[in-house]
Amino acid sequence: CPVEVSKRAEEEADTPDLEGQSDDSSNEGDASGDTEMDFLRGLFSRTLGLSSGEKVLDELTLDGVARYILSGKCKNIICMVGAGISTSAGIPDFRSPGTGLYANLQKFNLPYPEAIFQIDYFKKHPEPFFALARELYPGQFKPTVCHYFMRMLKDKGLLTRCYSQNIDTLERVAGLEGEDLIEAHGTFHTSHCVSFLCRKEYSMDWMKINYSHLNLPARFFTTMKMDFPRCDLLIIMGTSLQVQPFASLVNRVSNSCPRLLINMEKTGQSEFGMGLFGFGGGMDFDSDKAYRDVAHLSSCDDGCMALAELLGWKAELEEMVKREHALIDSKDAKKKDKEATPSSRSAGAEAGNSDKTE
Ligand code: CNA
Repeated sequence: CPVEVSKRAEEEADTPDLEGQSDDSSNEGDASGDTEMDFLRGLFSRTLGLSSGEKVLDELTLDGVARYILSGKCKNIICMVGAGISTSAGIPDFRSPGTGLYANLQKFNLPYPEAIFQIDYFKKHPEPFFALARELYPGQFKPTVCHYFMRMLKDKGLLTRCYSQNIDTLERVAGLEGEDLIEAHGTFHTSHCVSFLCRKEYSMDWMKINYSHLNLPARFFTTMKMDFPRCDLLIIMGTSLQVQPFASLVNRVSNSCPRLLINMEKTGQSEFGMGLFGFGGGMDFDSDKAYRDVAHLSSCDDGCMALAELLGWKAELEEMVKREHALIDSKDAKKKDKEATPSSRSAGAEAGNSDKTE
């Protein structure tokens, strides 16, 4: 289960076992040895303040990031996203004061807010999770501008992958496909039996709920080793970067890789002692040594639209959002028609039958 700060060191220590579960880990094992060494080298030099990377951005602003993308030197973009990218779709996040789920769980009478997503608690008291799942269930929400911005990055051949903590499947609805996505904390898209001996997979239609919140998928560990060392730009959106090991991915890019945060608040900055535990120094937006981290404090949608405008993609993005939302609306309308039709048909049939009988 993804864990909060207190269990970070333990989670990282568990990583090799989880890698072993992957079908394709053997292929990537050799290559990952080098990248792991590079990662450790970078980590120690950063933590000990021995070196900083090359300054790639001419300015630590959204304009600087846009100029870098337009320069053609930025070919591999990774997006790391969290619940904040879906709040404008109507899905509450966890930690936003007042509106976040943790502020509104009183009705479930939980011992502590995180219990709602913990498997041991679920096995004894499944009701709160199912009640919440019903509220969050895919199909009721449309992807946001931010989701479609990532789809544009994909269409333009710039998206290496999107690492998402979300379970709402809106990245898929927006057009990212399996290969484009790591759903680090699970997804409603597929489900598994929670019995250790069974683990049978169920489709969204069958079960309409997912429990891969239990473990990060093995693919998370194999792809991150391929993706992050090659990353030219990391875009982090809508996440408090509180859950490990996901949050420490920000330290897996090279020393020179620019990192753009689009969020309501600054997140991911170093916490006292975290460097010592091997999680790297975190983001540095403001110190005298800051050279690559950019914080754009706004909603994810506004930030993505602003970046799209600087890139000359604004009209295209607006058009995509309009077109895709209209498509979703028309599919919904057809579905509703279909649902209504059988009963009217059967009512008609019954009426027909009774006519004949008469
Ligand atoms: P979080 O801890 O609730 O943090 C959300 C962050 O996003 C905060 O820093 C907010 O300030 C910021 N934020 C909220 N709304 C916006 C906005 N419109 N624009 C910009 N920033 C915004 O959520 P995290 O994702 O960091 O935590 C990881 C948890 C959340 C994962 O385990 C998820 O499964 C879980 N979660 C997912 C969903 C979903 O699938 N949509 C919903 C709720 C929780």
